[in-house]
Amino acid sequence: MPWLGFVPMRSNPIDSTYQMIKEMEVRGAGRIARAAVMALEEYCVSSRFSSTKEFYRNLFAAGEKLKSARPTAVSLPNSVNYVLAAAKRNEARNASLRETIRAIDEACDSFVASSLKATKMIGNYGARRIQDGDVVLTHCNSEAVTAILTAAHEAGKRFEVFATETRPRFQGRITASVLARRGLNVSLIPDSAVRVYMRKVDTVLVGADAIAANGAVINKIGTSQVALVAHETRARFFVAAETYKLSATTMLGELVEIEHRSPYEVVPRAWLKANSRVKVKNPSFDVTPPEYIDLIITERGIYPPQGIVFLMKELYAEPLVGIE
Ligand code: RUB
Repeated sequence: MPWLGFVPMRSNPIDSTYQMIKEMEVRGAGRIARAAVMALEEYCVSSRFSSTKEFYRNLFAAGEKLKSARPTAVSLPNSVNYVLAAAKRNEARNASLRETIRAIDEACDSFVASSLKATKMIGNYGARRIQDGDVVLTHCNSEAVTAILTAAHEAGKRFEVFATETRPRFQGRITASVLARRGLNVSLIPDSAVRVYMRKVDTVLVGADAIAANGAVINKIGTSQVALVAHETRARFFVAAETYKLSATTMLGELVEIEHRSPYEVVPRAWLKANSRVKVKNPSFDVTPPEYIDLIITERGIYPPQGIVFLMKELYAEPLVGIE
């Protein structure tokens, strides 16, 4: 497997990866999906099992643990389920442990390779929608978004980017620093300055943690506010997302859970102690309704949000991922 900037620790890949995802040392929906898959691969090839039965029991428990690390990004259960499906196929045909581990190893490699390829394809498709002279605004840090902006820049297009800080975790600094290092013209702005700059903006480009069957997009907290302001000034609002961010269970009425994180991401411990009557809320994601979204750019093509359900049905018809 190629170097991906993330290697699960050899001693206990499941526990260490779970912890890294939970603590956001590994973050972003695509990265956490690949990290979980790589942890499962490492776990399968490096652990010793006394029986096939023990192997399956431990593997499924490991998968469940990884899925619970963060609740909102559907890429996480989708990636884990992709690997577990390979295990289940082998379990059903009574394959040997050796064969099963080989099949899982292949499934993990294939997931990671297709994830990286999908991001690149999104970059190429999305870059066609950036014009010379455009002003683009992005929120948080999304690999799919930076792939588009980088591809457009490499294609020789000249445009300006505004990256929001993205409080409370400041992922916008990552975006600004990555783009600046790649030679793009980027300005970092406070989240609260979005409406000031939106008048200049042609296109808003954001990533996604999950996409619901009605085309609503779940992404970093603040995304829906940005969409509202973009709607006011008639800026285009594009979402870039690999298809493993489609939440198939929303076709059956399930809602996407919004993660609420520690208040200490918002204020220091000492401040909260001194102001113990203050309640601090820290939702990590929000929902942007489809009517504020123009297009969703995937590796399978570009869709209006209202068309996403057809792609979902095509990809997750049999069996619905996440539903057993
Ligand atoms: C990250 C975030 C990103 C999406 C898409 O939130 O909201 O926009 O995950 O990212 P967090 P990518 O920092 O809390 O994980 O395109 O890289 O998958």
